[in-house]
Amino acid sequence: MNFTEILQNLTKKPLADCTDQELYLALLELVRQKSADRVQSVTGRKLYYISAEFLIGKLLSNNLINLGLYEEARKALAAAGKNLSDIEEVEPEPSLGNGGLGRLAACFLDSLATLNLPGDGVGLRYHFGLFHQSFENDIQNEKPDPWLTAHSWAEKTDITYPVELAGKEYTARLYKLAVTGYEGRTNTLNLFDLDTIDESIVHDGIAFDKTAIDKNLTLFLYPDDSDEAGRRLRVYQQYLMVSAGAQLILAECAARGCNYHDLADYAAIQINDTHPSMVIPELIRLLGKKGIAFEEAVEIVTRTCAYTNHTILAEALEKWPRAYLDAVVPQLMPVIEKLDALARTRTADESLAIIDQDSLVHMANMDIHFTHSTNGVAALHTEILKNSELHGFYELYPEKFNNKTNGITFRRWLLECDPRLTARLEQYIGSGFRKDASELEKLLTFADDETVLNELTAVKKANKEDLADWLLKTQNVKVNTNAVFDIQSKRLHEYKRQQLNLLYLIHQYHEIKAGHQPAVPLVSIFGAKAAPAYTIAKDIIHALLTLSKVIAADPEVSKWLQIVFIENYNVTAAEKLIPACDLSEQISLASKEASGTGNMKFMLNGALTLGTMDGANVEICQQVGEENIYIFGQSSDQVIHRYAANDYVAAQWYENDANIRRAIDFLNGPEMLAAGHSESLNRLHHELIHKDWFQTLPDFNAYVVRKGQALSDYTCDPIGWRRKCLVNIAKAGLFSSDRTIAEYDHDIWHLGNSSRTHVRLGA
Ligand code: NBX
Repeated sequence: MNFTEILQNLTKKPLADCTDQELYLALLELVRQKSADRVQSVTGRKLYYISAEFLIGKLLSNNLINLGLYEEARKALAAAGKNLSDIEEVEPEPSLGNGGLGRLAACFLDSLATLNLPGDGVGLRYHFGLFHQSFENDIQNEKPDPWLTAHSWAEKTDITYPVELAGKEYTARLYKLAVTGYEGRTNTLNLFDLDTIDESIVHDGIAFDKTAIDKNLTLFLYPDDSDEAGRRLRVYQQYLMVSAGAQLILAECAARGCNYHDLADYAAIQINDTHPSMVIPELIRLLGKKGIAFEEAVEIVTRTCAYTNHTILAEALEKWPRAYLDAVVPQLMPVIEKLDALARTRTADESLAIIDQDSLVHMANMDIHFTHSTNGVAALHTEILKNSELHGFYELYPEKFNNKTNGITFRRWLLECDPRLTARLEQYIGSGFRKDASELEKLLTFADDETVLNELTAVKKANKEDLADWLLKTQNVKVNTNAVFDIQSKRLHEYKRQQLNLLYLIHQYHEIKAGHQPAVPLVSIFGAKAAPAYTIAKDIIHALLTLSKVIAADPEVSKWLQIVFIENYNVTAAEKLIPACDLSEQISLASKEASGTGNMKFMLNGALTLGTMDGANVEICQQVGEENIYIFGQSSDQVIHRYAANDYVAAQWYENDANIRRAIDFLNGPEMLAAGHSESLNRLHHELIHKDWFQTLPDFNAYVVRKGQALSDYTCDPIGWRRKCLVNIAKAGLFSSDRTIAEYDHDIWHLGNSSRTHVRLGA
């Protein structure tokens, strides 16, 4: 049977007569069948990557590519007058994550399956995901983001596990989603849910009764935790995930012959940040029920589990009041108390305790004591963990600490999102880079080939046209594709410093008004969701949206400057933005961004980075050389010292620098107040002068200068610019998640028969 016949078998009518919806369902079924053919039995150790988030993105195209069916499908559909990209539109994007941590988990699943490693995900099946963002009156508005249509990739199973929450038994049901690697095996993403969830209790945006656990438990990812009921709900969610997950792991291992004493020979569990940390006491508790004594259970669990730290910010080093755990998971408290006592026999340092003097339970501390590996996610981040943030632990357990610099899957972030660039690369260097990302370096031979550089310029221009069409269609904005496309897309957070970009744009507004025309028009694109209860983050969004209107209404300025803040930034949007980007904004305060992964995606798609020496920017800089990246700002050492000295006074910078003052005062000046909301604008104005916790002002002038340099290079030396882009693409191979996963496997997991991994480690 040819592809058309196979598909027609499923649609039961000529393809030309099918709706896009019908074709989508047929393709979904076909992918299911083909993925099932690639399931392999497991020998040796299998990984369970347990994570509150899996930001997997739409799956149809990705799966077709990985199964080697994409071209056939496209052609068969085209022959029937159908367009695969229209069919992609039918698929809702699963909204099972928030940012980098969740997207990393998704890239890792792709790489595990591609490298033929046995590795499954364990998480939750949130009905409405994070939230759907819209702008109303230039303010972020949150609504549920339903993605669970009648036909979904996640298939219901009849596997259930009992989970006890606050003394009451609930039934967790397992859903399985097939994850097929590129020319690789099929693994599983295991997602748990309750049958009793009631979507109808959601009202007025994303509000709901936080106490009705049986109805609300998996409605949303990160329900608002600004009140106690919300915080408790997070504990309920986390325990549902780890208890059902631990039971699944034990059942699967037992089915393969494990006698529980040898659990570590059957399973490796990676704890993704602290959200799944309760898996440690839960496994110890469950092993106890199987007759294994506490001391042995601790040893088994320590050998089985490993922990990844994704931040040095307090927000992710969760500390739960003991009273919450007493109420929600009383069955775990005796175990946690014994772990605390055991930890205290190893160190007298109170700051390394699990239960502190204020009765807070430190999840990260429990992870480090009772797993065999703690890793950071970029070289600089791991050094900061070892030398400052987790220094006490590093002294106690130096052998546990290791670095695993993040990576991204090139299947989604190059082959799928940038087919034009992919085709050109194949023409220049063959198709080996599809399996071995380090082959991209072959591109360096063409660094001085003007034909190649011009062709790459044409690719970028065509991608910018595509983005312009998409922006017109979905956001109703028109952009000038001759402008530089400058993009900052990531979670909205003060440490990521969207507000620094905001101050730059105000500065440019004034410069243009003063008759200083820039080198080139600039389209400044933002994509970001703010946590619903994070007021200042929402104020930054409001200020950018308001400024965007002020500029658009001013013909003198709008010739040169445009701000586009896209609504509901998600994986689908990222796939449109990244291939069209000229300048990638990675401007976090040095020391605060653990790694970043957007920085890698932009680089791979031939954008140049404007960034601080933070996270993986440092390694990007090492790869491409200082002449191929625009670095500015304080170093992480300077920042760390400034915090230690506790002598940063934003008001002094404001008072002593006329440009800074002019930019900040514009925020609540007459133009902005006429177009925006005074309460929000005043609050942001006050915050920047009186707090500025993430030191925007000391980096302001360096940022303005460096960005000016980038824009002038773009215009004055287009060939030089494109050569830099080529070097960035060529040097992106290190940031393939295949390399990252190979390192995790080599150093931490030792999965299955690991000799099947054929990926170079490191540079
Ligand atoms: O993890 C991110 C880091 O900020 C990035 O630097 C890094 O590249 C990425 C992958 O390692 N962390 C992140 O996305 N964290 C969260 O989304 C998060 C969500 C809820 C929470 C704490 C952190 N309570």
